[in-house]
Amino acid sequence: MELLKEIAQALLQGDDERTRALVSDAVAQQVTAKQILDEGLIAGMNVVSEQFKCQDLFLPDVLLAAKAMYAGLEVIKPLLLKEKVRPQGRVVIGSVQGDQHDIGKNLVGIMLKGAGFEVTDLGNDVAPERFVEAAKAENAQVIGMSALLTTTMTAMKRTVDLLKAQGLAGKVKTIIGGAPVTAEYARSIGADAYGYDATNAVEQVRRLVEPREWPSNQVVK
Ligand code: B1M
Repeated sequence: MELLKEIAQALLQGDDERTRALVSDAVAQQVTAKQILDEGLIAGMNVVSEQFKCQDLFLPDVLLAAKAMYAGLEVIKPLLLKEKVRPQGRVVIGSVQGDQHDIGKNLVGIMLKGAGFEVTDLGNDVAPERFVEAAKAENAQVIGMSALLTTTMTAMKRTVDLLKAQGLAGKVKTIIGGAPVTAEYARSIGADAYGYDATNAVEQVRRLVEPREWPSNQVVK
C-alpha cells in the first residue's frame, strides 16, 4: 500500500512530523495498527538498518529515524493497547546492561500491556541484579530481556545464572529477544523462552504464566 511505503520513507528520512501525520492518515483510513507497525514503521527501520550497516547512513540519521519511529508509535499505541483484558500476570522488562536500544523492548511492553499483563519497565542498561531485585519486589512471574548488540547479549546469561544462584529458576521465568538473539541462544543459556517479535513475545509469556507446568527450559519459536 502506497501510504505504508510513504511512512517507511518518512521514517528513513528521519522526519518525525511527517511520520506522525502519515500514521494518523493511515489510522483514519482504517489501516490496522499491526499493518502500520509491520509494513510502515518496522519496514522503514529495516531499511535504516541496511543503510547504517553499509555506511549510507550515520548515527545521527539513525537517532532521527528512532525519533520518527517513536512519533509513529505514539499514534498507534492506544490502538495496540485497546484489547486490554483482566490482568494476566506480572512481567518485569528491560534492555540489558550496556544496551541503549529500547524501541523493540518498548514494543514488547506495549503488546504485553495490551494483552492484559502488568508490566514494570526498568528502561535500558539494566544490570542482572536489578532485573532480579525488581522481579522479587514486584512478585513478577516473568523477566523479559531485550538485547540488540552481540556484545550485550551475554548479560542475559548473567541474569539467568543469578536467578539460579538465588534458587529462583523455574519460579521466575525468563524470556529473551532482540535482533541478534535466537531460540538456539535462549536454549543454550537456559532461558525459558525466546520471542522473535513483540506479538510472539506475548504468546510466549502467556505460555510461561499458564498454571500448567512447562519444562523450565522450554523454548518455543
Ligand atoms: Co544501533 N545497532 N547502535 N542504534 N541500531 C543496531 C542494533 C545494529 C545491528 C546496526 C547495524 O550495524 N546494522 C548494530 C549492532 C551490531 C551488532 O552488535 N551485531 C548497532 C550498533 C553497532 C550501535 C552502536 C554501537 C553504534 C555506535 O555507537 N557506533 C550504538 C550502541 C549503543 C548502545 O546500546 N550501547 C548504537 C546506537 C543506536 C541508536 C541510539 C542511534 C539507535 C537506538 C535508539 C533507541 O533504541 N532508542 C540505534 C538503532 C535505531 C539501531 C537499528 C538501526 C534499529 C533498532 C530498532 O529499533 N529496530 C539497529 C539495526 C537492527 O536492529 N537491525 C541497530 C526496530 C525494533 C522494532 O526492532 O529492536 O529488533 P528490534 O525489536 C524487535 C525484535 O527484535 C523483538 O521484537 C521487536 C519487533 O516486534 N524483540 C523482542 C526485541 N526485544 C525483545 C524482547 C523480547 C521478545 C522480542 O522478550 C523480552
